[in-house]
Amino acid sequence: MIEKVKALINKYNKITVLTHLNPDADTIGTALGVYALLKNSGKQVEVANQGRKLPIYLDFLPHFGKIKSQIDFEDSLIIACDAGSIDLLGFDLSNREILNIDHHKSNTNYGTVNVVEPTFVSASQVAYALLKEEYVITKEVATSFYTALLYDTQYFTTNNVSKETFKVASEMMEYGVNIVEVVYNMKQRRSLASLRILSSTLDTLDLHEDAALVSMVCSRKKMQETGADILDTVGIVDYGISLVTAKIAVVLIELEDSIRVSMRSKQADLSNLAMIFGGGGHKSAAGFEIKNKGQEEVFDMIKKEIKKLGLLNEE
Ligand SMILES: [Mn+2]
Repeated sequence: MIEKVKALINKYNKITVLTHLNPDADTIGTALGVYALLKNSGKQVEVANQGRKLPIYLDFLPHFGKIKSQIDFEDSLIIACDAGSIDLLGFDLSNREILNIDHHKSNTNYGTVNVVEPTFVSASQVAYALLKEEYVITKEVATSFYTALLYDTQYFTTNNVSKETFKVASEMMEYGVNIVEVVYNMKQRRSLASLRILSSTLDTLDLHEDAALVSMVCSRKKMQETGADILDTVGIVDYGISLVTAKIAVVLIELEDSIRVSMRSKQADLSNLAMIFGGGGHKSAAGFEIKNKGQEEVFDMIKKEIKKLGLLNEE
């Protein structure tokens, strides 16, 4: 563990582990792993998420029920997990020291100490590499870290997966992770609303630029009809990019007072595109949220930028 990180953690008895808004399995898994590991080391630890709702399918993770919606510790060290910018944490963190653990290329290095590894497949891989020498990795910790890694690599299918990824996964198995149980919990416990909204969103699939650009709209009306919330829409965009001709896929999700845009690519770098609109992400998976505009207008803006950046020309 780098000396600066060790010194920062040792300065504090109380630690607040934070996850990002619209939480996914990487931020939650990384945070719960860090939570368990520091708690076992004798620290007072809390874990929190500011925001809408937690993905309930992650309720099999150890300590999932401990995730609060507010910060109770006043003078704690903040450990941010998988959050590319401080806004994504959703809390007022002025005058706080922050350990920023992440793997987003777009990370703004907002921490007191920043451990950001863009070549790592998940924030949990960053946390694991950082903390394994100094702390005990229990089965609980490894289960959370492994789940995060499995999710962010889409079950070892993303193009950043390497020998190292499998090495980390096999180390997790040695700590006792039940990989069958994890994958069952991740893949076979979907809500009915998420299947219904998937179906109605796929119906809107539209093709542009010789079918290299795929768009879908997840309307407010359909979300209300199906009872789906934003978390039920996670993963729909991956169906768009699965089309043989697709180079970029975009899903526009109509929320109460904004449009949430989720994008995928095969080759093109989307992280810069997302940053133009105030968002962020990775090369092949990025997104942003935009207020006071309709979905058609938002899509036109995206299309214009995609052309300007020549993103459909990249092979
Ligand atoms: Mn991540």
